[in-house]
Amino acid sequence: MTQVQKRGKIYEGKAKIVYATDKPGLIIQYFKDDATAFNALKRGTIVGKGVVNNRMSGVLFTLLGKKRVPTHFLDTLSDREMLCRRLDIIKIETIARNVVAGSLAKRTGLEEGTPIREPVLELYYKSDALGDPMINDEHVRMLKLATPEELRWIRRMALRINGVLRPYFRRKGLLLVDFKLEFGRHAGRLWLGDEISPDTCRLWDVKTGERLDKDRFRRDLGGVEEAYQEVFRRVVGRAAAEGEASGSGKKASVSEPGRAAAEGEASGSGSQGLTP
Ligand code: AIR
Ligand code: ASP
Repeated sequence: MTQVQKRGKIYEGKAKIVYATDKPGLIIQYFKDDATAFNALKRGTIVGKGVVNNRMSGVLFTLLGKKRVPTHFLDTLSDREMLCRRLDIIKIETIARNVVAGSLAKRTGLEEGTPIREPVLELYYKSDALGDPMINDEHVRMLKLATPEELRWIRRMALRINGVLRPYFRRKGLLLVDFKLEFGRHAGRLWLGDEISPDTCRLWDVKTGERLDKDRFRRDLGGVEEAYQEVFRRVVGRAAAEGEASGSGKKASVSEPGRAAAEGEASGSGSQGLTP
């Protein structure tokens, strides 16, 4: 029986808070409704976003774990809390793209919505102070952000993840335009970390092309909350109905001092991505 006690705050980011637990190798990610864009120059709140991103990430990490992608995810503990392996995050943001949008449209002059034949991977230096500049493999080597072997693994995983998520979203009527991934080290190997949500993916309705992601907030398109709820309905709602959602309908195994702890081992531990 694993009973995890929530301890002090380790780190507060723009959209999440990371808490320690009584187990040194485990952390709890708490998902906030706070939204930022353009390196936090723009700030706001997207009501219910934390719940959507937490539950959706739980569903997608569970799916990826079954498809030989090791992830930090262990269990969905509550609407806003996720139990995870504690990673030493690699300071690289890996972007995978299937359709031209955002900074790729700006960089190349290609129109948003132009399909890309082979997925395009990009690397960015995860640095708020520098505004996350794009970097290449040689910068990764120079800055010692990751070893060449780690970088090869990251690229291979990013393509594998795209190969799983793209058809999955397609079945939900969503076009996976592009997305951002973060990886980290734990127990002598690499794992996918962070979250996979409308904050980190561009998702367009397949039929109408409507943007159902954070671009609605970034670009003041309106209907922000509605877009997040629509993605939730298609991904988490259907996953729960199909019995593929992790943590849904299951008692949380987190406990805070003074709060009765539910029984039960953290689901997925020992089975999630330990054998890539
Ligand atoms: N992204 C990049 N930094 C933070 C995030 N969330 C994601 C965006 C988009 C993809 O990376 O959400 O899905 C590419 O972003 P951009 O701005 O480079 O076009
Ligand atoms: N949240 C990030 C920022 O504040 C990037 C983004 O999603 O636009 O810069």
